[in-house]
Amino acid sequence: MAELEGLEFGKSDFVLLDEVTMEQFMENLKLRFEKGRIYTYIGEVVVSVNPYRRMEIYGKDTIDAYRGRELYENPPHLYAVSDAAYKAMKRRAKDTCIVISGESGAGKTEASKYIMQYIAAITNPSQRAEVESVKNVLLKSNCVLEAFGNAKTNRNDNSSRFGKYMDINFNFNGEPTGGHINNYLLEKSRVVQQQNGERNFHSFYQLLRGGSDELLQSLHLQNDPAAFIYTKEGAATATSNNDRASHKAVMSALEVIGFSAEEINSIYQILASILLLGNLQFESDGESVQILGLEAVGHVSELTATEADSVRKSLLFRTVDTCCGRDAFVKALYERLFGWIVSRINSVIEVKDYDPVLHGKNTVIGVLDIYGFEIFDNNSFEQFCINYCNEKLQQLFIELILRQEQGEYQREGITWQHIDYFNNQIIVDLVEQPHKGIISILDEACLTVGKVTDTVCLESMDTKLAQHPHYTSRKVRTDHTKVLDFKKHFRIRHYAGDVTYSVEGFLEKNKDLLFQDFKRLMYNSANPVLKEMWPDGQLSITEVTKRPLTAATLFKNSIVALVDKLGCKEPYYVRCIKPNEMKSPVLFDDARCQHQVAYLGLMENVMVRRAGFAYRQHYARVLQRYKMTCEYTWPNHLMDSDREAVEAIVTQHGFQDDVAYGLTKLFVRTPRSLFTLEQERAALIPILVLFLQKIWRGA
Ligand code: AD9
Ligand code: MG
Repeated sequence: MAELEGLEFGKSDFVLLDEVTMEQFMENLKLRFEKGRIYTYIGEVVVSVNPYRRMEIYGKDTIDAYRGRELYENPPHLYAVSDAAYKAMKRRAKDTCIVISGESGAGKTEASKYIMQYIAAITNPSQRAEVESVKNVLLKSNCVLEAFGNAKTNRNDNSSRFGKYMDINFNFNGEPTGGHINNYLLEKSRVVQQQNGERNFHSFYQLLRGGSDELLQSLHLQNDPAAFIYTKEGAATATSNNDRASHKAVMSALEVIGFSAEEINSIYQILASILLLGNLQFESDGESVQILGLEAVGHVSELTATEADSVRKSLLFRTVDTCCGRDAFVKALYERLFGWIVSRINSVIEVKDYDPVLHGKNTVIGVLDIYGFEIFDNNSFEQFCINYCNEKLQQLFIELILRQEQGEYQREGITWQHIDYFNNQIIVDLVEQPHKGIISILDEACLTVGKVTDTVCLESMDTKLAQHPHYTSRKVRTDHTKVLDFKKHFRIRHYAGDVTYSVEGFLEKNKDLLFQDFKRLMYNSANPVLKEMWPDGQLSITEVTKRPLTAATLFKNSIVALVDKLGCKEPYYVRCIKPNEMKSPVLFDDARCQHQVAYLGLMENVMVRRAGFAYRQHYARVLQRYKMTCEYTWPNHLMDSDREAVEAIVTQHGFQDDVAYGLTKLFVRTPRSLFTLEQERAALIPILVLFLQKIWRGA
């Protein structure tokens, strides 16, 4: 049990609520937020509320206080679960994972960084150089990934536009020996277009605002984001990000990780090419299309080490819609750049030459920081994928939390009572079921020869899914242009709320076509870094005509693989809550918070935790903490086992009907019993201190 912090801070574990009602839950959550207690437990799950201000709870002293301690010995903290995951890994050789969830801006990425910092701080006390270097790369990789994968959105100034799962590998000594990063679905459409008030990826502004004159000149760039179509919207957007300082930090992180000067230069050349390509203008005379200002094409060819004529031809090859071709190309350029950066980092931190026979089992702690559930004014293919991913993770949460509870009771030989959850499997099926699910229907439409439009695809969905309780099709009439314009939408009743998706662009994004000309162009680059990013540029025509998997299917496969990976690890959960939409450190928006508590399933979580036994603890630990409250156990007991000694404590306090004795642990049904013990202990401590002082003085 978390150290009781005093009632003025509320209950440190929701399991301790007098009654499990939404009202009491919210009251406690709010009180703690207002008192600056941003973390609260539900058993071993950490509920975190974004404080939107700097908290003095992450320093070295705090790290020391949590190191090696049990969850209940300190106030709730990310550090406590990080330590629990670490201990499980070290003592029991268990692979563990920490799954961080919550909506955009709730604090997932910050939490993931604190967790990694904690793990880095408590490992390798002897400062062995190779371990230090692994830790350094792991920590520095965040800075680089955020530069290239995060952007300012209307919900979060530093929103992750990709999903990240990072495995940290440990040797038998519990020291980090390496790691691996998996990235999921980068929102590449942002490269060419952003919503009002949003920005492109940070990397562009960092380069334009922070790059030296010399660098920018060599890249044919001006130091002004307003000068480029792709960064114009963001240039006018107020932001708390300091692009110039970040540029320096990213440069230095890249160097620390081990990127060579040529590699770093290639990264900037690609960013510059994208910006220059975005400014190209096309002119059509009805028959043929021309590029206006061929100088820029020359610059792009120079930066990408390709032939100017080939660049021009690739851009003009499909004259139907040159802008579309160009945009698809730059999106792919950025996506491959990002993927390459991730794999480059992986090549540095990958565990090499690990021999399990020689070195013992290699264990893993995984940290998942993936985009939260999104409901925007206009929801498109990206939101569809992101929300599907959240359904999968919610499903996993349900399964693991139940499975864990059940498993524990079984192992300890205790009977338990089942609690019903809303099972969102039905929504997962709606999206992913073969032949019948939305992804299958989309894929089928993409495979159909001839012009299948988004609308035709939507009709097919309507026909096939009309009866599904979580699917609604509707025609939304928007007449803001005074012309009756029937836009097509469908709606999914997600576990976290209803989301209406506009089907426009779904097929194109799902097909994710990029003409082979572009791939070949890049593969033929004289720059080996670029060439490496485009291995498929060398494919022959026959190989190219094979249909590649669609974007939705690729994403589904990667998420299924992720869930499988998480499913076989011992999970720890951090559930993040966003207290308000204003990024305010003082505002607790009751309705918004309550909504999140509801859809995250936190109430059910508390109920499950309490339905059986709210507390369970190893006999030795119980004894250590409470032996002073019982005459038979203080200062030492003479019984045959710790279990018997604990029985003596329980009986002395008269709550023997409220407990069960497991094989290794004491299970306590209601929190009140523990309260009694805690209170007694708290009352005894001052007496004990006085007593000890007397002894010292006497000595
Ligand atoms: V998104 O799904 O990537 O859009 P996240 O990752 O959930 O989102 P993030 O961690 O980026 O949110 O937090 C948003 C902002 O809240 C941060 O930039 C901080 O300004 C603020 N924040 C979050 N957690 C903390 C914290 N523990 N202490 C102080 C915090 N500020
Ligand atoms: Mg994030």
